Amino acid sequence: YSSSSPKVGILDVPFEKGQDKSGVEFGPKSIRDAGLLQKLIECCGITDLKDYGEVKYLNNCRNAEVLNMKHYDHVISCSKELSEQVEKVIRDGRICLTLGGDHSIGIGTIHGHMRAKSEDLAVLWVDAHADLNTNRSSHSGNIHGADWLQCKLSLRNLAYIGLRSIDPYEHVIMHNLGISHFDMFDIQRYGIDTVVSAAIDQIDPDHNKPIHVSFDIDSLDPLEAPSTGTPVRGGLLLREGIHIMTAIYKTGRLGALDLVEVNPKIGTQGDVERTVTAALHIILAAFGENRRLIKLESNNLIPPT
Ligand code: HAR
Ligand code: MN
Ligand code: MN
Ligand code: MN
Repeated sequence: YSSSSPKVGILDVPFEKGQDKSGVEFGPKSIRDAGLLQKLIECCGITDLKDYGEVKYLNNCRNAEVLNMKHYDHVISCSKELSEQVEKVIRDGRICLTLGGDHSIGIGTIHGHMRAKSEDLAVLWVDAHADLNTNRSSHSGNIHGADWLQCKLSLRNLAYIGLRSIDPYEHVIMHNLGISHFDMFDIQRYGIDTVVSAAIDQIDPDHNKPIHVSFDIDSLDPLEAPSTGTPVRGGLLLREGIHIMTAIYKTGRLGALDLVEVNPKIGTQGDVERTVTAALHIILAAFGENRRLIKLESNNLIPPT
């Protein structure tokens, strides 16, 4: 894969109204404070990194619940603004890294990515949850669990990795519509390397589409990432998450990455640190951090005398 480093643009979306717990709006700051920008430069060799700052939206919303969707107007306003920002970052020739915020922001990022590149986008949704509810099926009314409602994405272009908490209705549509999904059973059985290649082959059979990865930190096991609103045990190891992102990096076709659902108000300080550094490793892997020690300069191999 190409040795020149990609151009990157970063967006913060401190949005929490797609779910019930406060704190997820501090996700972007916590990831930045752990040294994100500097590490992208140092560990991934990114030389062209542009900070687009925070996505703000006109907050004249009424907080209304519309047809069982909580904070519907906030989610719509934020998604619209976010979509425009993502489109701009990608039109600037950059891979768009969006820091959430709750997972309802996936509506805006995918929409913006499609507008900038093509509606024929390959989307990999890495998550413990399918986020496939509609306003009628959702038991919670939380839009982070119902992200597809505004999407015109072809369902053939969508694959899941990491699922282990799916509502009955979500399971029915996933199977009836034939949406590709690789759950924890598949990962245990076939291994993460096989699973990620199979997922890419399904959503991008000719290996020519731009790829959008929406990474929900709760895809990782709570032992790896405890500070998140809806943890589900029995999840991905960090090294499996990293492996997914390295595979995506190697395609050379990553167009946008969302990193969502880090909530630094949940858990102990140690939990938060663990979660944030996990998020950092996931992001760095997507931008080409090499942990294999195969780039050692020969003089590094000479033992000290
Ligand atoms: N499926 C449930 C719902 O619709 C739980 C969703 C929890 N979602 C997330 N995002 N954390 O993946 O409310
Ligand atoms: Mn999610
Ligand atoms: Mn989730
Ligand atoms: Mn299934």
